[in-house]
Amino acid sequence: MSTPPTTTGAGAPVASDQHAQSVGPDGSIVLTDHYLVEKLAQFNRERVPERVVHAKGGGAFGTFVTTHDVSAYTRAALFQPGVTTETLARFSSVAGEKGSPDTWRDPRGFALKFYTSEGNYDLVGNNTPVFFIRDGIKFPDLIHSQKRLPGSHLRDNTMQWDFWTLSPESAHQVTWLMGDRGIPASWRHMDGFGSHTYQWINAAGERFWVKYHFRTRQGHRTLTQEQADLLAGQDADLHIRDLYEAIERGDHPRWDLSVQVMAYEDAATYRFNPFDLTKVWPKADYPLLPVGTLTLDRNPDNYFAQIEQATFAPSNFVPGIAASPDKMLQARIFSYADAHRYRVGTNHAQLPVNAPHAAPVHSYAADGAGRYSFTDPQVPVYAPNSFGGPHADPAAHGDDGGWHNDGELVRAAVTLHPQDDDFGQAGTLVRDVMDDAQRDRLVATVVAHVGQVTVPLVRSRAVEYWRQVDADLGARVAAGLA
Ligand code: HDE
Repeated sequence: MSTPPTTTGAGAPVASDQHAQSVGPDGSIVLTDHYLVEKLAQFNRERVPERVVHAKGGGAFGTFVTTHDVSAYTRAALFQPGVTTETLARFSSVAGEKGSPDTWRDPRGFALKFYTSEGNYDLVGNNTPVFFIRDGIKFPDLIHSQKRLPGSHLRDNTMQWDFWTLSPESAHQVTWLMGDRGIPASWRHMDGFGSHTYQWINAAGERFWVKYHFRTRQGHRTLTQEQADLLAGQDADLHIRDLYEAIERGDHPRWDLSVQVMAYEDAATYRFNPFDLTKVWPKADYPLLPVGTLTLDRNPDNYFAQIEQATFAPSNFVPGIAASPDKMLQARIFSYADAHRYRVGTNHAQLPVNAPHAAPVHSYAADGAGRYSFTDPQVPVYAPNSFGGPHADPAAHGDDGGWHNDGELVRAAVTLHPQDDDFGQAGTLVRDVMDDAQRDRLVATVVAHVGQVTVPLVRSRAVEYWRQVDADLGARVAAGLA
């Protein structure tokens, strides 16, 4: 097969890839060698800023097939029986930088972009059903405490435990994190959760509260701290490699989506605040209803173009799906699109990986760096207009899924429900979900992690933190640290 000539970015053939043009073989190189200039300048600009969290990750394309009828709860086109939707998934760790090991103890991102017939729907979740905090104003502080000290640029367990023990709402997520699920053996062997409570709206305009559960068909597999530490040195890209090679050999990973559905009016009287992201809804209260199956069967052709530049946003809703009073979800609705405008550019949604694949864009957004697609010049660039430009359709979103809002503006944690506490569900996880071996490993992990805390006050608070999760667990941690 004849190889094509190397060209400049403008398509013109180049004289050499090996030798810069110079005055005589050992003379000065010349600026007229514009390909030399182009090559070096392009090289300096190959990186976009890494994600400030979830920097290390990998992903693949596939499909979501709705196999059950949940149309009683949502009108969203992708969740109608029998509908198949092209999907992109990106998995990631949270605190590590782009070059960090895949096997560090950390929650994992589980981000999905459904290219639906009504526009892209992004469900940007994690592999845990809960989170460390319940108010987005604390998110930068949480992440600062999980990353690096300002002076030494080193990660620091004292900082982590200082934040966690002063934010007791973190107990449920920290118990998850210090348990087996804190180090999945691969992205294929972990579940995914929407984590937040979302709102579904059916064709009749009736509203429901839902939580998403993606259960892996590959089974759960986790790594012990010892295995993870060894693998971090042997293969920092273990999870990227596992997913890519599985798809290459035709071993396509699958997850089954189910939802928990709460009647709209139940939220006010439920025993937990159903919008508190540090809480789960016990399945005994709200059983899982099957929806469909996600299959990943196509690797990216270009990692940078399709994964590094992929932009997922919780604000990408489609008709039939909307936000909820969850303060964390509401803060994320601002933050992600803002991050994308900064990190990838104001027209990030025009990149093929981020543009809708099954729905046209009729937007009045115009210009901006990197503008790639544009509307017909006959279409007005303003609204309202008299010349056939697009116009909003109130029926498209119904009443946009808003909910009942009253009361004065306050700054307070929501503690209106009988069991709105910080440690109850963490204790349930330890006592009722973990077995003896998992509890033993949890104790060992916590003792090793807190054992690196150098400030006595923080160490003693950490022991008290675990005592409040579970008295016996706290006693074992205290004994382990003595
Ligand atoms: Fe994120 N998060 N987050 N997060 N998050 C980002 O967006 C943010 C939270 C999650 O593969 C950022 O493009 C705020 C919860 C995933 O590209 C940023 C708050 C959950 C990914 C951001 C949260 C997540 C991100 C960083 C508190 C699980 C990677 C760069 C209100 C339900 C998506 C970026 C991908 C990425 C903000 C908390 C999951 C900074 C403000 C809770 C999976 O915008």
